[in-house]
Amino acid sequence: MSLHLPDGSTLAYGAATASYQIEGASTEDGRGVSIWDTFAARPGAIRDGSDGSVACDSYHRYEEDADLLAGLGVGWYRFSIAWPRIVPEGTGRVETRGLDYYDRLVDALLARGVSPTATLYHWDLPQALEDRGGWLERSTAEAFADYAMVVHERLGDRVGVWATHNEPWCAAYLGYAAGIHAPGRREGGRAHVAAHHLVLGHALAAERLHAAGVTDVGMALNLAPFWPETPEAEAAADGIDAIRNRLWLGPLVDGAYDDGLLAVAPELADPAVVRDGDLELARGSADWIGINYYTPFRPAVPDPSIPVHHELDAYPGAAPVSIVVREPRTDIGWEVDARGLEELLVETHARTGLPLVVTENGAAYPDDRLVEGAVGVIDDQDRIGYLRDHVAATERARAAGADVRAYILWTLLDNFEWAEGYTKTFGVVQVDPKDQTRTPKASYRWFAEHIAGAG
Ligand code: IFM
Repeated sequence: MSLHLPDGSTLAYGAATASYQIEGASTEDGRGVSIWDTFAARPGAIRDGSDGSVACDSYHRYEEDADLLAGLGVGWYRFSIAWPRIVPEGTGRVETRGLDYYDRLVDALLARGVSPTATLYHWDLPQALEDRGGWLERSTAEAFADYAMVVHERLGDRVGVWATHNEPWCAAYLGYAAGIHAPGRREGGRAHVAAHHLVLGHALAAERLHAAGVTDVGMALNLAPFWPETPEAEAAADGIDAIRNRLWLGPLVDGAYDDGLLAVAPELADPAVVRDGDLELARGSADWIGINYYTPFRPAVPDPSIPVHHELDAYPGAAPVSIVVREPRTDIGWEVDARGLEELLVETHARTGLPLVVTENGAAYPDDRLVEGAVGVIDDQDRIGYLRDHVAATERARAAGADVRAYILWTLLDNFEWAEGYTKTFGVVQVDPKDQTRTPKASYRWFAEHIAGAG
């Protein structure tokens, strides 16, 4: 069992989760308050009024979850670390009981032959840092690198593959522009400053992790394949493409923000924000790139008959466009088209030359169909179809030369789906919200059989 990035001789498989979405135990063992605790308590912020205080209770049930991973036959488990469990105030005092939890989790995985890969930031910022300005402040990036090293010092002997951020576009723009994710702020173009500080936090952490001997530091990006409806739409959507895609790869590959991006995000040309050396530090800081893919993105010239996607507030400075969403769609309204994943993998490999991991891919479907004659088994053929098509798309990208090392599905367990609460289920294992009982779905069996057959 290797702790390094899989070598790519065959496609490796994994499953992913994130701390706030599954752990619960939000006040246990000295955990500090996170921005998601605060945001979820805001009336109307979460569709069903829920929060992550109990979630899947994985803080206590991690052994059972490790058994589920072993039963699935995955080689990898991608989990995230809750920063407020480790450094409850964001800086300063370290909570060893938080580190002990991840220590136990990592050991439980290794004992079952599952390699751990840890994501350091999957959106649960300590509230104390948000109170000091959150990602709008440069000091948050510096605090992030300090926290990363605390975690590495404890787990680095058993965790080799690290992701700094998960989907930093969401953290910056859903959090600080659209305001539909924590911390729920609507700061317009200031969200570009948050984006730069996320890039900087990654670069500072990567520099120190590399100095400590880590060779596999990456970032999980929700890049979007752009499929404009018309040539006019392509031009109109350039600003959105810049913010969603180029803002992240530009610093990592070229050590620069491109001119088209700077035209819509002048904050990124401000030398007080992007200081000398920041972008040079980012260049070459990633050893691999994670791709989180769910759906393609079809911009159209503004048309009142086509709804403007609700996330458009999340592209400050960019020209507004309408977004066409074709059928079929999942329960969360996202168009299903696996060719988007294939294209993203091929293009991202061509752009970066780096090894890639599909760090997330999966689908929300209403899990209300039971297998006839069986008790409690959800017959989620739609999810099986989605996964089958996207695994095949990943294999096609590999055949076309993209260096894709692993396919990690989202997600092991039905969990707290952010602003959607518990109303949208992506898991291959159902979790009863009343008592956290876990029941594998038909998709769990399908994925296990696929992995066994592939192996
Ligand atoms: O649940 C999320 C995850 O936390 C980040 N990527 C998208 C998933 C589905 O919305």
